[in-house]
Formats: sequence, C-alpha cells, structure tokens
Amino acid sequence: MKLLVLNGPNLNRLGKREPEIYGFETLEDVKKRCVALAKEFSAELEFKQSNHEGQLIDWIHEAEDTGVNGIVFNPGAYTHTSVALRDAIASISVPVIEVHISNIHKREEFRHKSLLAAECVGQICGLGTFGYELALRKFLQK
Ligand code: CA2
Repeated sequence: MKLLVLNGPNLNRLGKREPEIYGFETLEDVKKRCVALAKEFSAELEFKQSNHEGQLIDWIHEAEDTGVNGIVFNPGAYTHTSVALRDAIASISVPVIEVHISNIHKREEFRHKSLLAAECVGQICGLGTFGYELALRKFLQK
C-alpha cells in the first residue's frame, strides 16, 4: 500500500499563527503522526507540501503514474478557487480524500464551496489534524 499526503498553500505555516482556527501543531508534527500510522500498517507514505498550484498538479499526475493507492489532500485555499486542481483529480483514477483542519462551513462564505469535493471520494473537515489520520485509515483498512 502506497499513500500520498498532499498539502497546499500556507500549510507550511501551521502552528505559527491563528492557533484558535488551526491549533498548535506544526505540519512537521502532522507528518510524524501520519508516518507513524502508515508504519503500523506497513504502508509506504509520502508527505508533501507546496505553495504552487502547478507543483500540486504535477504530484497528482505523478501519483497516478507511480502506483499510489490513495491521496489525502488538504488543498488549502485552492479548494475554493482551482478548476485546474479539480481537473487534475478528475484526470487520475487514484482515489482522493479532501481534508480540512477547520470547519470550512462555519467560516467565511467563500470557504463554504469546494471546487474539488465532487471529484473526491469524500471530504473531512472541522476535526482538526485528526482528519488526516481518519482519511488515511479509510485507505489503510482491509
Ligand atoms: O481548514 C483547512 O485545512 C484549510 O484548508 C486551511 C487553508 C484555508 O485557506 C482553507 O479555507 C481551509 C489555510 C491554510 C493554512 O493557513 C494558515 C494561516 C495562518 C496560520 C497558519 C496557517
């Protein structure tokens, strides 16, 4: 089992500001928990972050070409704007679960809409960084 966790723009700043929305954990802390969970299941896991839409698109295509079994994706603000990322998800057969740390439906109206969710297996939001773990467990379960 080969899994990929992808993180979009500004998630590298996690734990540094707005802890009331995103908590105190850094992205490195989240990575450690994801890697430990994958190890429990003897799965391979890659954990990546980019602030660049094109880089995220390239990684999504690469996942398809390298036999990744599932992608856990926090697209950050591109969730609400990116037709190109939606098309990238639609262009692969690897299942994608969209994850958000915050409850996007409780926040500003522009965050309520995800352009990507309809191309994903499902969406987890509002459960903090635990959402990453839940999404991984969906792929890891037998
Ligand atoms: O709740 C989430 O996980 C989001 O994907 C986070 C994005 C936001 O644009 C989405 O609407 C929901 C923001 C990424 C992180 O932004 C930070 C801002 C300040 C401090 C640390 C991170």
